[in-house]
Amino acid sequence: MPEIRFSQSVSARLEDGVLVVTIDNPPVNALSAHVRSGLVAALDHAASLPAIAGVILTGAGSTFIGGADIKEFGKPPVEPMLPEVIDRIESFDKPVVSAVNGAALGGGCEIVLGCHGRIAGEKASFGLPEVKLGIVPGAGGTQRLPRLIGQVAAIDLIGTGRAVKAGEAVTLGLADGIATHPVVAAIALVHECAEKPLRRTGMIRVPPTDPAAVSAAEAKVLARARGQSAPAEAVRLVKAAGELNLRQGLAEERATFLRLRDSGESAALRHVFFAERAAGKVEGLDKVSPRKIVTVAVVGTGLMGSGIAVAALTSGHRVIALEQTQEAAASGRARIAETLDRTVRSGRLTADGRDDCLARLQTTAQAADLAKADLVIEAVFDDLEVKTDLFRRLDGIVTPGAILATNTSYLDPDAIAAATADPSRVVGLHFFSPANVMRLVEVVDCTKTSPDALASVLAFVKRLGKLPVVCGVTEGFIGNRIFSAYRREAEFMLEDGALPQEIDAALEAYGFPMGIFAVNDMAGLEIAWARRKRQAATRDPAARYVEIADRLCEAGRLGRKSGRGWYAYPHGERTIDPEVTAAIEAARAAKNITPRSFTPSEIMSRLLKAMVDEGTALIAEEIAARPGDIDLVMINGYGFPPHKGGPMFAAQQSKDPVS
Ligand code: T1G
Repeated sequence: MPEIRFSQSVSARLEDGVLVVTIDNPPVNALSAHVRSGLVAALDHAASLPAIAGVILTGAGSTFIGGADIKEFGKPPVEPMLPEVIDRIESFDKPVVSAVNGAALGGGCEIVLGCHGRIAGEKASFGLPEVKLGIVPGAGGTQRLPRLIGQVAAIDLIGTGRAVKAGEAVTLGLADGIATHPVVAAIALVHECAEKPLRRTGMIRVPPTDPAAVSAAEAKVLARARGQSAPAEAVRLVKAAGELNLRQGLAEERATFLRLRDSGESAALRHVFFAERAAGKVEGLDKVSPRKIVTVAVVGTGLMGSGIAVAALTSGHRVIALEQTQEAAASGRARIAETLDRTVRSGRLTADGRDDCLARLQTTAQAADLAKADLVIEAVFDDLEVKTDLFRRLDGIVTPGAILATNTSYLDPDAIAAATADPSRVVGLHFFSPANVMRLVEVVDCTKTSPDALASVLAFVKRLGKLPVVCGVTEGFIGNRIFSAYRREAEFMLEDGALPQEIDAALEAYGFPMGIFAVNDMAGLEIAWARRKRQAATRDPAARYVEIADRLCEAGRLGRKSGRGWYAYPHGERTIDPEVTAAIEAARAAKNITPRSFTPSEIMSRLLKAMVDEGTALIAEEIAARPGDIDLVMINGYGFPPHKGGPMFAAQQSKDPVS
């Protein structure tokens, strides 16, 4: 039968007595207005065909439906709205079955829930990730999902926003089966459903649930919410599904969704969503074809090097890990294997997966073994001589097409590149530790880096499942430069009258998991101290300089691992130390500063201003390409609360706040 078109993105054909409706709205089949109107038109058409057994909904391409069209948020609503479309599906008088060919997320999963049957393709996934956007499902997800899979599982999925693959979906009762050809299987299911009363999800009673299990699931979700309101609202709505009838529950859910959709928290998280997709995009680079990176060499298997090796292994690469001696290589292998075992224990890797990783790992003390590498990442001691000497040696070992990447945090990658025969193949890959867990990688586009070397490492970082942010060459790149700026501002406030615990409390109240002084203690004060001593000779004598941290370091207070830093750690836990207060008071007296008190909001506005001023300078100097990149670095590398959107977004909001 010829294809019938219902809108620019919705068409159908009749197959074996079933109307097979396909949504084709690249890139992710989002439920834009023309998709919604096309679906309603297709259902109207199906209702006019008495001979058909039922309807199938499926997606073109690799996604079923990626959710509501987030780009429509904030624009005037266009009928039909999604809840109406799903009502039409659920109340249809013949079976409507979804053939889930890929990701069914958000509104896409709600469409699936409104269907009378659900077939999962092998690549299908199901999720209600709305809380990641600061909202809750707005088209029945919190009311229908618990009816299908129970409140405990629904609280987990909706409260965390995690997606489930086909197998778990069938186990949970969210899908009726898995098929290699989901449309074929769905046609059979339509005919099967046509023989019996339709199973309308909204009419199913929420299965009775043990209140203790519900409370435990709720507590788990709230423990991760970290100041965000959407997860708690999602849990409240799933619990309400057990008390309210469907109409009441849908009304309560819709009102909550609309309120949260217009909140600052959701605006911030949507900003982060789109910023992540813009990151790593460099003008003109999309025309450059990246080099193939199959074998990755990692030099140095300490905490950073072994983490990078694990990230490369778990994303399918061959890895050669180089150490200075056979013994060091053996302990490097053991460290990598232990990290892989931890990944298996966390459920993020199967035992077979671990064995496959180990089979692709070679550890060696012979630099000549790196000849096969397509990319070498050095994670050796952060000393310029050590790194330049290594890259000079590698020049004579690796192939001309191999890329050399330095993981340096503070050294000048241009100086390292200059030591090699071909600086165009040198880039910076600044991983954040632990490198197998942290998503962020600052990709340093050195002065002489070639476009295809840059394109190649960007593709590599994305294949690791990480978040690449491109930056130019400056001391500390984006993150550490901003961190230094607001650490400086925090220490100015110490001299002016604030105390470490007040500044840390203000940061934690704002949403940071830990205040800056506690972070300094955890990381150790000696690295920054060494850098300040290195810079002392060239420091601008007119610039304000706070000596408190130097005094603490001179007194051996190097942070948590030395038992004392900005705080004291008598039995491991952090406590305020009168000696530090005394050192701060002495520093004020030495500069005749009369201390004054600071409110938490004043502390935050000064710290945020320091971040934004440095971020603005980084953009002006073309080190950072866009404000969203700076927000992503601060969120993913320095604990900036994502539901505030990052410093640049937060500053923009305070100028023109969301309603
Ligand atoms: N709306 C609009 N654009 C979207 C979109 C969406 N839902 N999802 C992705 N895009 C754009 C994205 O900005 C990028 O654009 C391109 O598609 C490719 O994205 C009623 C209200 C589906 C798993 O939260 O998780 O439904 O940069 O690079 O890696 O209750 O996109 O090319 O211009 O991510 O293949 C809930 C969000 C919405 C899912 C595909 N849904 N999307 O990953 O592609 S709220 C979500 C994703 C909702 C209901 C509520 C992923 C993906 P550009 P991409 P991908």
